[in-house]
Amino acid sequence: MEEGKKWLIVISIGVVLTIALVVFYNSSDTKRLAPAEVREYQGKKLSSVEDFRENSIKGVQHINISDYTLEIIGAVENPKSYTYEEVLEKQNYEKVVTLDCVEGWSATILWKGVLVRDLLDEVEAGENAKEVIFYAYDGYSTAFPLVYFYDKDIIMAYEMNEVTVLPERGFPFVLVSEDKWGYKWIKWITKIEISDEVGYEGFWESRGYAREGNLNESFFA
Ligand SMILES: Nc1nc2c(c(=O)[nH]1)N[C@H]1C(S)=C(S)[C@@H](COP(=O)(O)O)O[C@H]1N2
Ligand SMILES: [Mo]
Repeated sequence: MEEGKKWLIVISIGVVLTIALVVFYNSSDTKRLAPAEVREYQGKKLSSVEDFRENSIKGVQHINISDYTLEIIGAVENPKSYTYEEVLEKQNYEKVVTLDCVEGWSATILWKGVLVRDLLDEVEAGENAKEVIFYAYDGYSTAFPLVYFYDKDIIMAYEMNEVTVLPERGFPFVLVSEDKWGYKWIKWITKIEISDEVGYEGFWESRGYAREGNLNESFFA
């Protein structure tokens, strides 16, 4: 064989081997995909986490989880401050609940999180405690009678349809205010205050919406 042809073969083999190695290494690398949400639960069709209308008072909030804390304070024996991880370590619960906005749309989601009742028990609400006020990162707030959390199993959620709550849906925590209008489902929760007084008016409540916000009643106060 002439010298030139030999070299051509050697180079060709080299090129083919290099391509083969590159293909092999790339294919053996696991590609991480975004987790897919579940859209059915126990035979029930679920809405998508995208089926919401984003019209929050100050737009989407982006909370930096490394300096986030959840404060639980007020008329309690043991005020607490939890990191995101500490909340996730608690007993979790899941439940399908529908959110109904006063604008006329709704979304049915599989929610997962902690029971607000468990949080209240940990801080030991005082004997005269009557209301629980939730505050959010965007300045939003809303209040509930303390008994609401003992009459019903109310979840403070960190997952929707088995995916971590998105920033636009209220990451890290959103309240699943079952049987109440959407404006009671506070997102981006930062603080929970237990109060001896009755009558706190949150963002929409101080603008004419009903304090109770029950779905079976008008939302006008
Ligand atoms: N912090 C905060 N939570 C909030 C709101 C808000 O503006 N800020 N809007 C409320 C309203 S009116 C509704 S209907 C629900 C669902 O809102 P979304 O569709 O924007 O997720 O979130 C509620 N929680
Ligand atoms: Mo709403």
